[in-house]
Amino acid sequence: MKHHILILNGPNLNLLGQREPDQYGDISLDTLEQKLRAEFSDVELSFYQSNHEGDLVDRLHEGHRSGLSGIVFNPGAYTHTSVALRDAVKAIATPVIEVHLSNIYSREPFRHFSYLAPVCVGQISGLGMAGYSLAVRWLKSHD
Ligand code: CA2
Repeated sequence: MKHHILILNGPNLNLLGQREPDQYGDISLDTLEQKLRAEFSDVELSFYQSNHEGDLVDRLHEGHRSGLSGIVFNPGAYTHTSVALRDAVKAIATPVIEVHLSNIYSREPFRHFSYLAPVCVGQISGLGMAGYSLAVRWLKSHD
């Protein structure tokens, strides 16, 4: 069975590669997509980014309905604020891995708490773009 994995990115991550390279690296979201497609040619990968909380909730529901094997989710700042996204992840059977480019635990105290972490299968924080690749690799090998 071919795995189908969604790479879901939240608010402001469309700016990757344009601002704050010291914090988030100098690679754009388009380049990340190309790199992951090249690395995982055996996986059907979908990509979606939104700056809107409700759109992200809808995409999580849709992922479940369409029978995705997993979701790699960087919820951006909604990590630290969103009960709605936590409820959406909890409501779906699809495994979700939370990914952060930066190490949220070495930054401001308000970033140390994640509403989503307890309802995700795991969290990767601080490994930059490699975090997305590691998350896809894990989802591929766990049905
Ligand atoms: O480290 C991460 O991946 C974060 O999810 C990024 C969020 C931040 O609020 C989280 O605490 C940790 C911010 C995304 C902003 O992305 C930008 C990218 C380039 C330039 C400016 C913002």
